[in-house]
Amino acid sequence: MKKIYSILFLALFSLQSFSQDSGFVPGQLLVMLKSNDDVEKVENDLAFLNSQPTNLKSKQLLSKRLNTWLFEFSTSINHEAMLNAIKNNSFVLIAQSNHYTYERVIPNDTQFGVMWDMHNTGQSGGTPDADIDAPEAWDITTGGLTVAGDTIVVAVVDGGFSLTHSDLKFWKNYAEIPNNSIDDDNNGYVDDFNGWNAYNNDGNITSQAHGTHVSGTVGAKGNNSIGVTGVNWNVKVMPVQGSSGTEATVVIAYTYVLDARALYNSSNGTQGAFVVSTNASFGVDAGQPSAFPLWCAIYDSLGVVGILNAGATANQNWDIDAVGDIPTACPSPFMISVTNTTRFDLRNTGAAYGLTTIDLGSPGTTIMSTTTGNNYTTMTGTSMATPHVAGAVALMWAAACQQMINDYRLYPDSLAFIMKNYMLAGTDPLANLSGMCVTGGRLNLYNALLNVQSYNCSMTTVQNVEINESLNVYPNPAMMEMEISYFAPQSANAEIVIMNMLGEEIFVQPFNLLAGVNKQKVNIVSLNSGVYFLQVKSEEGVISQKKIVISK
Ligand SMILES: [Ca+2]
Ligand SMILES: [Ca+2]
Ligand SMILES: [Ca+2]
Ligand SMILES: [Ca+2]
Repeated sequence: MKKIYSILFLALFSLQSFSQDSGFVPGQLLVMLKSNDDVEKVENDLAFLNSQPTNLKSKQLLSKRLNTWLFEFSTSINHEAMLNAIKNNSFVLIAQSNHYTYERVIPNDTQFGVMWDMHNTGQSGGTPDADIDAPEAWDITTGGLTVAGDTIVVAVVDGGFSLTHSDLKFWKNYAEIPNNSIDDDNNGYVDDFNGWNAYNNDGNITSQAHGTHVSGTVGAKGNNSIGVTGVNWNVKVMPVQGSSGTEATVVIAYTYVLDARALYNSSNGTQGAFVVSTNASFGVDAGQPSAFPLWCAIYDSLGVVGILNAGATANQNWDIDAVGDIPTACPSPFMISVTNTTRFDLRNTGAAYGLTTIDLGSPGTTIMSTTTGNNYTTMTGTSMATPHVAGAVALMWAAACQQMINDYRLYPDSLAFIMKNYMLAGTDPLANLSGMCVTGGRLNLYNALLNVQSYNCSMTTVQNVEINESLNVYPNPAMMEMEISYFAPQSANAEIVIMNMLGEEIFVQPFNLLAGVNKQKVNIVSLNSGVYFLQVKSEEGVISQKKIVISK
């Protein structure tokens, strides 16, 4: 069953955008209000600043959904002072200058003009902006590394790969010497220099068009003056052959990926590979998860080490909720099931849907990407939709702040789950997908990155308090509400406090303790995704503390 998620857009005006920040319109501010009804209150509150009339007026409602307005004020008022005053107003959530924007990052790859999936300008009669907003996303990051320096890897499980394609950059296991029949890096796989061939259980990767096409969508080299542009411009694609034949082959294929990431985690990044997502553009039509318990369970295991898994649903006009599909009906929270949309933002009627099983749509019809023979071609299918999603996970990790990476190391499964929800919450709702999938929307890469930037990025300065085992928090991670249970040796007036990583108390609720087990529900709707400390405090100070994860 897929989780219900809540839409969160609070930090649209991002904390650590890498975009240019030079210049803004004098006398203008962008302001997100708590409620659109408050607009006149803000105008009245700030009609004067230091006894000077400001002429502050709301000029335009920019986003009704986001309560965001364009305000104007007299340019004789100091811009910084006005900005600070409006930021401190109690009806205002976010305020900033109205910056001049610059042309988005349009890469120089020669085929980019036909890549409607990345940037739909109406080419071939399509609907402008029926796309994943890739140039806007690339203004934030073009991928490759995390802020902590991890080399981001996407594992593509497919039929074969053209390793020599000049527009692709594949992952290599440099700790392994190829073709010497020795497992040089002692990871359990002999000669796995280029990846793994699960059909033959060896390191010989053979070439095939399908896997090469999928790889190009995930990560064809961007802005290198040739061919196509991947969702990521620099990411490493790990080739794993094993997408057809028997289920036994699939188990070997995923286990190679699982081993690589588990080794990365356990070696503190000195061995293995920082695989953040897998791509499965294959499956079993009408397969029932109950008949494939092993295959479905692998996604949970991959999730535990921090990997999200994008799965292509059936290329049939079927309701997967009714007929089933492997892997896209697998109930794992670490599976992201994908259907195929067109240049008109319509579901391709040759692609499956499912209100509870299929998470989102992504462009998959007439997609230009890499193929064998150092060439390029268009292909159509859910197979082409899914690598946009697997690639998006990788780009999102490239946009994550240091604190989020730190938390990912400590809680890989929780943070993977947060990432999935950021992606789903960022989809563009499409009328044509409404009621047809969990989100009713199509991937939007830019929104996904903005959501990543809403993470609670304040760095840890909180001292660890001795963990009192009598404090329990459920569920953890939690989305909207947590239940606190605490065993108190005697009655006391206490409170539940939630602190951010800077040690700032951002939530306080009385917790009147009686001797014995005490239970209380805590509403966390107002808190952003992130890792926090939950404390039980009495007059004597903190008596118990637990780290909690909030995942929206
Ligand atoms: Ca667009
Ligand atoms: Ca090896
Ligand atoms: Ca070797
Ligand atoms: Ca290119």
